[in-house]
Amino acid sequence: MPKSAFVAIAGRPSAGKSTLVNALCGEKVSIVSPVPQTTRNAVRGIVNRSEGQLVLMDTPGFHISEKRFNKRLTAVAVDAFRDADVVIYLLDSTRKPGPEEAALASALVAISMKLVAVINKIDARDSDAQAARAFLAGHFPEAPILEISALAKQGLDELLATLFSRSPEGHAWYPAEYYTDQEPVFRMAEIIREKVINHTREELPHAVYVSYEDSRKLEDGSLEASFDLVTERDSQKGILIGKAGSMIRMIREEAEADLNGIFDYAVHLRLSVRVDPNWRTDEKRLHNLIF
Ligand SMILES: Nc1nc2c(ncn2[C@@H]2O[C@H](COP(=O)(O)OP(=O)(O)OP(=O)(O)O)[C@@H](O)[C@H]2O)c(=O)[nH]1
Ligand SMILES: [Mg+2]
Repeated sequence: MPKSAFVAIAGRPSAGKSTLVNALCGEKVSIVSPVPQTTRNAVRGIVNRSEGQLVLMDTPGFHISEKRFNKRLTAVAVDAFRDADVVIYLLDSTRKPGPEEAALASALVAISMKLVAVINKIDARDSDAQAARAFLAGHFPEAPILEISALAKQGLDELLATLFSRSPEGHAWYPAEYYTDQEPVFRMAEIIREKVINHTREELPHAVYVSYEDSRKLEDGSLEASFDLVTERDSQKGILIGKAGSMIRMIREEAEADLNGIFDYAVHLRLSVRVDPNWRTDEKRLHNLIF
């Protein structure tokens, strides 16, 4: 009998959750950046092996804050943990576990029977796996503790074996050739957002959302898709457009290059920038943005 499980990934912002999902799925499923709180949705990646199927749920980094936007991100993450068969708690071994890490660990004690504790970034020079292990053993004496590098793809076979050993028997939910269940339009918007985050600084990465406008198939089989980059202020709009349009052009070209590696048809992007000062506090908009 094959195994199948929903596996949610918990961890603080920038722990490497999305990098891990991509490494396990072997495809770029979830966007990655050095900026904390890059992931805004419970993005699913699918792993197919002879043992069965794992549906990985990448989640927004758990962050303690009173802001409505952050509360919504946290709610998305908590829902994913509740529904999961197995929860990976990913800990960044290059950062000392402070009060925020302790708060997350305490919140996860309630589901410790389905927890697999994973120490990430062991490839990094400033990694302290020993300290991470002591922290995890203190909170979850029963849970397995593994060490990996999601970036260098170390320890992943052992992690997969542990995940399958804790997965219930059952049939696959998705056809074996699937590695994600995301709609193409969502993936396009996410890739564009990744380029925005990686080319901007300070508050701008969090002040932008990418809105799908429309698309059409061209005669040569390629797709032309229009997206708006929505910012909160005119000054941010100026930065996103850049000198003589240089920034928006770079974002478009890099996103198109990535998308052409993902889809089997060429994607031509049409990007515009517009301002909506209230998008991050608009409850209805947040709901549409973060499913
Ligand atoms: N050295 C090292 N860096 C890593 C590793 N895994 C992830 N990173 C880096 O850590 C940063 C954050 O990675 P993400 O995968 O975006 O982290 P995340 O947990 O999804 O972050 P949020 O979506 O913001 O919650 C990126 O710069 C990654 O390249 C690792 O194993 N080793
Ligand atoms: Mg992420």
